[in-house]
Amino acid sequence: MSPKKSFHTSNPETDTAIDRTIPDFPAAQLSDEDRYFRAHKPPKYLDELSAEVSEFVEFHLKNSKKNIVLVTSGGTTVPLENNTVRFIDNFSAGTRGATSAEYFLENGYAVIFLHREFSLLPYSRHYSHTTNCFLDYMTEEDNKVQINRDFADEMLVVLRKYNAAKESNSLLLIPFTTVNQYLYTLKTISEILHRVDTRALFYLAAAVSDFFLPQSKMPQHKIQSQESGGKLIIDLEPVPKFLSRLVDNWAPAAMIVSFKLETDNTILIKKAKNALTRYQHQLVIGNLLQTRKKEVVFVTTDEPDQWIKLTDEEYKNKEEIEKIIIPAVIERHHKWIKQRNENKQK
Ligand code: PAZ
Repeated sequence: MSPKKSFHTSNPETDTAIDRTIPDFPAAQLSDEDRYFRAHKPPKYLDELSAEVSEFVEFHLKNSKKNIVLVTSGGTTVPLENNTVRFIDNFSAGTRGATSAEYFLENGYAVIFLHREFSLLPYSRHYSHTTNCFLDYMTEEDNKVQINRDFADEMLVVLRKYNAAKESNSLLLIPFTTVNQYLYTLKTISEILHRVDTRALFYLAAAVSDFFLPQSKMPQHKIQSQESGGKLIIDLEPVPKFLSRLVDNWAPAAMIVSFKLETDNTILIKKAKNALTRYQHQLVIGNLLQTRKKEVVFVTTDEPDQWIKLTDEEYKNKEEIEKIIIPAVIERHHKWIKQRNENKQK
């Protein structure tokens, strides 16, 4: 038995019981992000997706000890009807994400590839979405289908890399289509990547819509043109900014890289810096729609802006800028892991 205590917690403190000078405790405020998740249903498959991601992450934590990167890729859709006939979309084909994923794999990372369904995928991107029909890669010889010799050497290189990723279970493909699916999936994966601590890297290259139509305002059926006098006026809400949730709550030990796309070069750097100040993450990679395959700029709070550019010759020879971007990101991630581990030991 512990010695008899001189205080009781169950008794009211009589000296402050009728004190009316204590200020009101403000009611707990819900953030825009919390409100979003309360007002929007998760996709039905989320539990299944979560189990798949957990299994992948556990596999790498136990077996490979690889760093894990979440690459987001492609554009989100904004449905205008519940039974969706029409939706708002954007330009992104997923080239940045799919190409980057390949270079992460080549550099020893395990990759969770969160992509717009039917946008470009690592490895298959070399043959899908081209003006060629896939049958153009083949020929008939001796009554058998063969790979066309014009493509065979290049295809062998891609095939070997693809098989290496498959055999080491290093690539997990997770699809989304709508902005709601994207947001729920990003949250779920981020919370799982919490287990990976500093070895998790977020590389957010998806083009996520800034505006959406809340489920509460969405018509159930196809919008009828007769009912609105032939006009369609859409009143969209801003998508809550989830990056601060990611940085502060979902995966606080991970390194986070976001992309900033603009079309006006005079505001790119300013917008990238604003994002860093607002979300307090580690790196913004700025790019312009018109030149995104040739040049990008790394913007951080503690270093001068760093442009990465392909020469005209390199661009003409189909060099990929991601071949330079990814090692530069990985170098920063390694530094991040080292610094955070040193800080933990202090
Ligand atoms: O998919 P893609 O290769 O055609 O385009 C890539 C990109 C421009 C969407 C990407 O590099 C990017 O900037 N994503 C972030 C967009 C933004 O929310 O600002």
